[in-house]
Amino acid sequence: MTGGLAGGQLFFFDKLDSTMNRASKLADDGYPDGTVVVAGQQTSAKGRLGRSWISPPGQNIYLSAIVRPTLSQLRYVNMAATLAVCRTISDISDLSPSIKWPNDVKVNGRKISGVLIESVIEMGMLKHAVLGIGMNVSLDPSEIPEISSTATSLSVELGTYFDKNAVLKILIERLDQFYNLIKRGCSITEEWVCQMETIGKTIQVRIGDQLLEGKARCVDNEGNLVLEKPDGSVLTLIAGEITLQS
Ligand code: BT5
Repeated sequence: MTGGLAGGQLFFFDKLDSTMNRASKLADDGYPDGTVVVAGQQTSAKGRLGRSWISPPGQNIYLSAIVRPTLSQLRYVNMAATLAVCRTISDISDLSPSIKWPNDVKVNGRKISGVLIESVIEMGMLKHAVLGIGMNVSLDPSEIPEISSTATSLSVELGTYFDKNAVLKILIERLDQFYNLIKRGCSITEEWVCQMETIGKTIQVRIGDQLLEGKARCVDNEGNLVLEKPDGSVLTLIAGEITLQS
């Protein structure tokens, strides 16, 4: 079936352990850039750094796409994905989504979507990467104690039902649009920063067993966060390795 990024193949499954695992297998089997895997439910869905993504059956989006950018374009894939989620939400509602550096999309201070990128690099070359997006369409976080005070969904925010396939179609279109921009070498960093809530805030960062506090000064062109510590010194935080404390 076509319908993935730029008309690539789109695979639907009722239930998977993780769309990341299935997309990764398809990538190993040679499926091309833009192949998309979607599941109705995930039993072992992954977040970053060993965390998990709660993926009950029903009206939520669990998507992974095979992407084959160059190694230097890879750092912009997370920007493309978070921006695509924000634009999708703006396209279908008057909500004001914002990005919490580096990979969360929030609405009214609660997480509605998260992005995960797994890449396989061999001998300095990117073999492939898998881009994962979880987006809460009709999730009811009040039923899930772990995320009841931190998560939200389109239905909770707007009080209406959404057809997840209609939302998925727009999300894939937006993803395709931003992904093509980065593949053409266009910078989307400025647009990403405009959508970000983190800049200017005092934030806490955990690095190993160290907890650091500082002011999020700006994001550099590669998407790294520049943190100003209380003594005035500056630290560059690399996206993908760090989580900001809530
Ligand atoms: C992420 O990790 O936010 C990346 C999530 C990526 C999920 C997608 S779903 C499709 C694809 N297949 C997969 O197996 N994964 C990807 P991180 O920044 O580590 O955030 C994880 C944290 O978000 C958890 O520790 C919870 O606090 C919170 N969380 C978990 N499930 C959530 C949900 N459904 N809605 C909102 N927050 C959630």
